[in-house]
Amino acid sequence: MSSQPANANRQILLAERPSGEPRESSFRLAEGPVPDPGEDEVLVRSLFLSVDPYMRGRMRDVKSYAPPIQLDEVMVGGVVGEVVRSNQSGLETGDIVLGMLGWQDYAVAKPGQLHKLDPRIQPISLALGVLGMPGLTAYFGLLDIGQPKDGETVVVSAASGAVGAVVGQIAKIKGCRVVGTAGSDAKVEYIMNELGFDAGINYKTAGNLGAALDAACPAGIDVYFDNVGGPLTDAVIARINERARLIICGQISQYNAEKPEMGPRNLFHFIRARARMEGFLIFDHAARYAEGQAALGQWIVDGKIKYREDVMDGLENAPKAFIRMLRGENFGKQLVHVADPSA
Ligand code: NAP
Ligand code: FER
Repeated sequence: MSSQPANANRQILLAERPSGEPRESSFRLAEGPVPDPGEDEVLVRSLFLSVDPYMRGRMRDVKSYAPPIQLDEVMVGGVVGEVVRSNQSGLETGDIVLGMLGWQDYAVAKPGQLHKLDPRIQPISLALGVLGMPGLTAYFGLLDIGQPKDGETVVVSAASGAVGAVVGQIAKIKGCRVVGTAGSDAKVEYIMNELGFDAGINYKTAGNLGAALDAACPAGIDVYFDNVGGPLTDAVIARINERARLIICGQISQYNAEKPEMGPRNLFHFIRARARMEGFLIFDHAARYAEGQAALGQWIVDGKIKYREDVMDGLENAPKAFIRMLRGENFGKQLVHVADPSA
């Protein structure tokens, strides 16, 4: 298991803005003193870090929903940690918390930056997966924008991943025919045999994606939850039904691209089908996170939503975990285990 120093703070910094795929040398491990919490502040020790696709965007020097990470700054990211010292009422030593604390052993949080987790909800890493940003993305993206109806066909890409696996299972709960695409036979078997999807396509080996979609979606496509973009999305667009809804959640096939690929040219299908495509950003739904977490939590308890985590050990391995996730080598929600709770 990983060791975490008691009197030093290891941090993973952005060392360069990568062109194309990030490399291990795009990051740098630095060590400094454990920070001191000031008035109303809290010192948190990291237990699990999340690595997510959006971090690739934050490494670029472009305007987005949030400012870019600067060179030599700590990598951003969601963390589940343990309160070590608290100068804030309502938080005590030993509390398990969630915050955007970054890739480091220790962080000081200001008021309003932490959410105290219910210790009865286990494993605590769920706060970075099904009950966290990815699960909430699936919940609000599919239900609010996709509005799936009983009997409709829902296609989801990156279907075995943190977001996609939840999308497909919610669509099953809503009575849909669910088709997932993923990058290996093992992932396709998992979504069909373990998660109950009706069909799966290995987009890397399928050859003709259109023919594969035709076979998997004999009644056409009513809802597409797009996590990847690129040629798969083009092939889906050619098969949308009247009044189809397309949720543009992610475009991971484009995240390492230096120049954007040519956009979809087959938008005529939107006229034919009077369809809608809508971009989605989870932070727009912050006021309703509790509703999403309650529903997702109940579905886990009822056995209707299963999940899979892919955990790499050691803070120093966060860059490796991030790189492998972008390459599709993760199988389930990619996490980094930093340390165990002290109690
Ligand atoms: P994930 O699916 O657990 O992991 C990423 C997966 O993307 C990889 O395992 C890989 O799976 C797939 N992938 C990588 N390169 C690809 C390519 N060139 N073509 C097709 N698939 C590729 O990650 P996640 O956290 O659940 O995120 C999924 C998507 O949701 C991402 O696009 C992310 O940006 C998006 N997202 C958006 C929001 C929002 O608010 N808009 C919030 C959260 C996540 P395969 O083996 O199947 O290729
Ligand atoms: C993501 C992909 C893109 C994501 C957010 C974005 C939170 C937003 C990008 C932007 O505003 O430029 O996975 O997750």
